[in-house]
Amino acid sequence: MKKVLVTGALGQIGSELVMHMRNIYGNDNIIASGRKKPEGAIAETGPFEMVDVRNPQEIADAIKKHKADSIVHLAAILSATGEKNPAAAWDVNMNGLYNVLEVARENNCAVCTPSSIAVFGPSTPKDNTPQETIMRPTTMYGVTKVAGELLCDYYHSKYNVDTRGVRFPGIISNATLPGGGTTDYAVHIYYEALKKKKYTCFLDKGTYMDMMYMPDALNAIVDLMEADASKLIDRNAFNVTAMSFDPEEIAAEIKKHIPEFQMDYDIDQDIQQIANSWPNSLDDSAAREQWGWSPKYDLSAMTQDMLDELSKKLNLQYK
Ligand code: NAD
Ligand code: AKB
Repeated sequence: MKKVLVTGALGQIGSELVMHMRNIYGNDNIIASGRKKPEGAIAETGPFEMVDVRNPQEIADAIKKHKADSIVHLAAILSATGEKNPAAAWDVNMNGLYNVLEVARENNCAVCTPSSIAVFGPSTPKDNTPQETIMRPTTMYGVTKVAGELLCDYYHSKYNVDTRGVRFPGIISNATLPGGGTTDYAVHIYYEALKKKKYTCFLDKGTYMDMMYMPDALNAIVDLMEADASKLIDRNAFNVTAMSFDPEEIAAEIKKHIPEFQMDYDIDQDIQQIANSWPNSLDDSAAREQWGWSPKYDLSAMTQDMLDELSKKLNLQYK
């Protein structure tokens, strides 16, 4: 049975991953952590520790107190926020990861931390982007994610720390809002479609990016952590994807359910530039072959579920 410390547990992925993992491994075995006190289910169902990942002692204290054997490291500054404050992105993403890896090395813990499609840049092949390819990102977030993958590889090869990670695309979810990324429009559009039946998109038509619905993302993390190590040729940089679409395609899918829905555009040039530097679609065959990655949700199934779940949460009928 695993005992797992989750950093950045109150963010978009952590808030759902903690509950998902508590259901699998037991409430007391998943220790949520973050920089502010939680409310609701995370606080009520299991342990929580205040951990700022820039402080290695706080990470070590939480690991020792709970005798944790694994760390899911989610604390990070994402792409759009990172471009507004590159120094903070470097500090949290690089020093935070270094501290987590050092504590893991000293305490014999496994580490699973997500990388991102942000590792790619404008010189990367755009379509069916291979896992091993040119990686020259043009955002501070992307720079920290490439360096983070390499640092995790280093801790595995030099110190035998069991490090693992996927390169997530944009994650779409209905529980916690995304935390300042380039792909966030694909979450906001569902809220606005239900609330106002219109949405002003900050990315232009024709901007294709990979995306994934949260249930598949949660399975990706658990399945990779549980994967048989002897089958893993790769470790910290698995391409994973579930779908690729542009703003027109997601809007058209929403219109099938809400025919009055209208979308217009007010392009944020800074974010558009980031999106333009990322792939249109990924090749995730290595994840499929090495640990059985197989997403369940495509755009149509995700849209149905997003609208159903959000309409309940917001108490807004759409049918
Ligand atoms: P998020 O921004 O929603 O959550 C990150 C959390 O980390 C927040 O709760 C934030 O308060 C916390 N945090 C920031 N600085 C911290 C610090 N110094 N110490 C402790 N906590 C701190 O991000 P997310 O979407 O949940 O992303 C989790 C991980 O997944 C990140 O590594 C991110 O790069 C990666 N990822 C996410 C996506 C996505 O679309 N959500 C896509 C690719 C990769
Ligand atoms: C972002 O847009 O920054 C994230 C990511 C793809 O890493 N959603």
